[in-house]
Amino acid sequence: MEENETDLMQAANIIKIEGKLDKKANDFEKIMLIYKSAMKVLKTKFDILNEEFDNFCEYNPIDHITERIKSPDSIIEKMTKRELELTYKNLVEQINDIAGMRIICSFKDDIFKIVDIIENFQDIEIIERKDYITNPKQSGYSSYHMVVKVPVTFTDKTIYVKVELQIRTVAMDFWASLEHKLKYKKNISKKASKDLISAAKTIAKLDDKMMQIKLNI
Ligand code: 0O2
Repeated sequence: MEENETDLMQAANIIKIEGKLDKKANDFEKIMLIYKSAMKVLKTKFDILNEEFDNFCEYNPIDHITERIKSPDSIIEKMTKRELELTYKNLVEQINDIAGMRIICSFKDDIFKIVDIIENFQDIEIIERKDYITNPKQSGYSSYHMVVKVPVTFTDKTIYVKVELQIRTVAMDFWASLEHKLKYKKNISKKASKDLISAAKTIAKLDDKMMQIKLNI
């Protein structure tokens, strides 16, 4: 990092980061604004890629992109569940998915093309990755996760901000959204869990089949 580059934690003249977290306070809004800015930076990079694929390449591996900032209530819920003291310091240091972006690809091998592209972004640092494509979660969930640090340039400094990326196929996204709806804040039966795992396996087979068809064409 260069001298005028700083971590969000050290951006003390922008926010009083040592304080107790208060979702109605100005500082909370300022932090969220920094995460939103990081998302804009990353989204612009992907928009440019998308246009490049559409106009200069034969094929575009990106189907669509979605983004979201975690709501204050869901941030507090996550920190409470993890038994973290509700401070800005913990929020910035411990919660990696305040800014989240999903890149939805058409085919399974597109996911790894996107991962390669992200690895080649010179100004983006990858700080964590989880490959639930090669090793799906017990729930059946499949997706490639990365936490990246994105440079956000303000008048006098560049702040590095974490954004969580989830890269998955349309089919994986379909399963994850429905499973999230069915399971979220609910205790579902063992039978329902098993059925969801079985549905995830069907989706995985379908993804492999569609990829094979594409490779054969
Ligand atoms: P939400 O409401 O989607 O934001 P971490 O987020 O790193 O603290 P964890 O579990 O170590 O927690 O990370 P992991 O496994 O990378 O999962 C993070 C996110 O992946 C989740 O965020 C979900 O979006 C998604 N995810 C993980 N497992 C499942 C699953 O079994 N089903 C579905 N539908 N999504 C999953 P949140 O914050 O849990 O939820």
